[in-house]
Amino acid sequence: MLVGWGGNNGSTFTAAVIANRLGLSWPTKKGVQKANWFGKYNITGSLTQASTVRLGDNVHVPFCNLLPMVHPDDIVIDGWDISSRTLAEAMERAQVLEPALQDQLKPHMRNMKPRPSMYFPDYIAANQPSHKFFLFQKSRADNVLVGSKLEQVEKIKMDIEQFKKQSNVDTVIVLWTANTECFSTVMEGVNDTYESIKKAIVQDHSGLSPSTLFAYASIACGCTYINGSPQNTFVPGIIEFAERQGVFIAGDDFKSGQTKIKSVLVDFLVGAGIKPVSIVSYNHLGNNDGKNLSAPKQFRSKEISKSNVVDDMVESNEILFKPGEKPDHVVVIKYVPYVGDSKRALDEYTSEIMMGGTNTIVIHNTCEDSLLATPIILDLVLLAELFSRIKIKRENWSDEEYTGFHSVLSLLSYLCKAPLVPPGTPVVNALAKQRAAIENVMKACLGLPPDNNMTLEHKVP
Ligand code: NAI
Ligand code: DG6
Repeated sequence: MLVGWGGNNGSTFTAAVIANRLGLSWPTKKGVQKANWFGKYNITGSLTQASTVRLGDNVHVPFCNLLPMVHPDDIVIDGWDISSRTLAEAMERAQVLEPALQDQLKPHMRNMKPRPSMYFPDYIAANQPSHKFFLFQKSRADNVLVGSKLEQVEKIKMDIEQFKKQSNVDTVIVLWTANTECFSTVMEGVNDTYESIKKAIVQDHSGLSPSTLFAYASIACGCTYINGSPQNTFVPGIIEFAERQGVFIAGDDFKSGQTKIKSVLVDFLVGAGIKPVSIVSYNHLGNNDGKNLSAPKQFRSKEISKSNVVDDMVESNEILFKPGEKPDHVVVIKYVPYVGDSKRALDEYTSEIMMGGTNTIVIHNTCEDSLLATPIILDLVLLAELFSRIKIKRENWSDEEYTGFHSVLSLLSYLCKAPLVPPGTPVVNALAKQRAAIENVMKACLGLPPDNNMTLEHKVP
């Protein structure tokens, strides 16, 4: 169940699942394109559907065949949006997919209507309610719940239960892909503990964000909750509630293009003994996400999530960086309506090299923002479901004793810009390490050792 179902990501994800399920193809300038979970011209595809895992010399198996995993065709999608547009209309508004594909998809998406959602205007940009739909200026926020916070939370819980019954699915996962909210202040007696959140809901306290209340409702229903946006949905009280209930939470903020490259490139630089001293990342985009991020408080949430991604790599090399020393790191995002969903990401990495030299790397990436995010949504959901079925036993435990992963599912860090980790545990941002963690856990389930890449069999005579 997607919160923000009618947005660019929500509608593109829904369209992609249906197009793949139906095996659709459509004409383009370059010939016929078939639905797939990867892309010739895209830097992000689906880890689970389009990548492989090495099991031995010349033996690479599809990631999704390593362990029994849900097939994307079996996903049933539902969700909420403050905009009442059907998913067919939302897909058209998003301007992401080719018209010839949209025409084939519309009959399948016309009856998909987002459920009314919680809307507290202070949390998203003031520019959000008004939206131009075709020639008319219409309010985007025309599908909102009314009533107290307690009543709205109860309604969301009922929605989840009703969807579960009606769709007959085995597992419900709730994923936030709605607008970026501003950061919430962590306040004693409001959101700092589970008890305070419970009390604050009854008191209708304005310090609780919609995303935090969605997380609360989802955890109360025993459903994994994933945050695809940068805000601090997971205030301490929510983490405590998830731990108490033994429910998984994961986030924050989909790691799609620019940050994915950053978490590879900085790892390479620092690992190669090259000292990055200035990292400047500039974006411009013209979709509704860009519009929302043009407001200072919402931009600040994204700035925080995009800025902390090199910390662990920098801290790992005391030869290059003195304790506390960091590269200058600046993030700029500008809203340029004309470019729509086609986001431009420009990066400049300046590094010090030997004998006082300077090395500057510049990257310019043009990409469809929502086509980068969609495979990440798929992977998050499929992997969260898979990891919820894995049980672990410590060496000295009896045959009956097993535990699952910690409620804060940090194994999903590969897909998140600002990985949420169990309190007091280290954050890993480097992409290769994040991938290795997933791969090696899956191999362990098959009784295979982790890949150490020594390949001594080829190196010793
Ligand atoms: P969008 O603006 O097209 O869609 C967001 C949707 O959320 C809108 O339809 C809006 O009406 C709805 N919404 C707002 N508040 C809501 C609420 N309280 N309850 C239910 N629905 C609500 O944005 P887009 O492009 O789909 O992105 C969604 C989120 O994903 C944003 O926060 C963005 O920052 C984040 N994200 C996107 C990435 C990408 O590559 N596209 C990557 C990383 C994060
Ligand atoms: C502008 O930065 C808009 C954002 O929502 C990004 O599209 C999104 O956060 C993706 O960022 P990145 O760094 O993972 O490419």
